Amino acid sequence: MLTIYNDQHALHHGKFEMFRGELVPCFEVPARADYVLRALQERRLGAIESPQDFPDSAITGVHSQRYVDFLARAWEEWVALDPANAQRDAIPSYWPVRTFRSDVLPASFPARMGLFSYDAGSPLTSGTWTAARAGACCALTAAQQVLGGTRAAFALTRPPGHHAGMDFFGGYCFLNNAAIAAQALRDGGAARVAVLDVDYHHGNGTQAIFYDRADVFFASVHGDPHTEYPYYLGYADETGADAGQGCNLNLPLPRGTGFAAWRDALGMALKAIAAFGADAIVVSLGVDTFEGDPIAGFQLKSADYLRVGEDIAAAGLPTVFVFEGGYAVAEVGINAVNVLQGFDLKSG
Ligand code: 6XA
Ligand code: ZN
Repeated sequence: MLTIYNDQHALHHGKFEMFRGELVPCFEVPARADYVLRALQERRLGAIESPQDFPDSAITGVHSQRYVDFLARAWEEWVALDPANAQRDAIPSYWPVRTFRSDVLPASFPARMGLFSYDAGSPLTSGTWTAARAGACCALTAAQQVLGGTRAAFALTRPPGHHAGMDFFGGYCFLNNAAIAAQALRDGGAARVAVLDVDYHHGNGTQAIFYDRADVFFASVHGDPHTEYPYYLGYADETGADAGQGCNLNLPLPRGTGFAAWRDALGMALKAIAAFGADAIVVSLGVDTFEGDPIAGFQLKSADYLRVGEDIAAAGLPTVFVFEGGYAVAEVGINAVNVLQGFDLKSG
């Protein structure tokens, strides 16, 4: 498996996030990617290459220009509010919920930060934009390799992406790497693309980006949003809108679900992707489905991830893997690389 990796991910290093009423050290830390990189190297899974650079247009295919402009200048604006802010992460604390306006771009930076986000768990730091942009370039490079005939490629990126919408960040995500890769596959000639999201959390950003489109199918297996983050999207009755009707499949499962039931749901997602007639798959590869994950609730064991990779390989499609969640830091490498190794062994 070819991996695309860039060490600029470490420039995004939040100090604290709001979690159950208090500021706690961030779960989403640079060491996560370091563990995955080490596991890839130890198992000699394939070449590890640097990303190419891409123009902003590869990002604005799924994100609005005004959101990209906001992210690119956010840190500068945060520090301009108060030089002491250079030592503090930027965390939103106001949001325009129903009845407020979202068409007006307030001059106030904190107000704009709220306009472009939906939680207080995703600190913006001095290196967030550079890291997120480099991560998107990893996903784009992986997509380009797959378009060029490589069976599969893995974008080892952080911050993760699947919660980021067309114009908002949240859930540790700023740019939606999986959506950016899916759009690149479409633009590069794949007529129908599927995004398969196996992270514990529903990929609300990815779903929303493609919800009314018939050319990108979104399938997700995740913790039931009645009790699990992101709470406000990810229910089974969300099946797509307008031309995208029937192109969205949510398979929520209760907290505590073990591998047998989870694998059945994965099988249903893969069956739907085959029925859709996808030419390529983008996998949002979160491994916070692991039994030891500190912020999730499924019961997958490390060996199960080999089977996950085999099942995905059996779809027989060109595949871009994009790294998402997984916070049992010491096991994140083993688990993610087990998926990739299972895939490689099955696809020959
Ligand atoms: C709320 C939990 C964020 C979940 C992030 C994640 N602070 N998403 O792993 O896939
Ligand atoms: Zn997650």
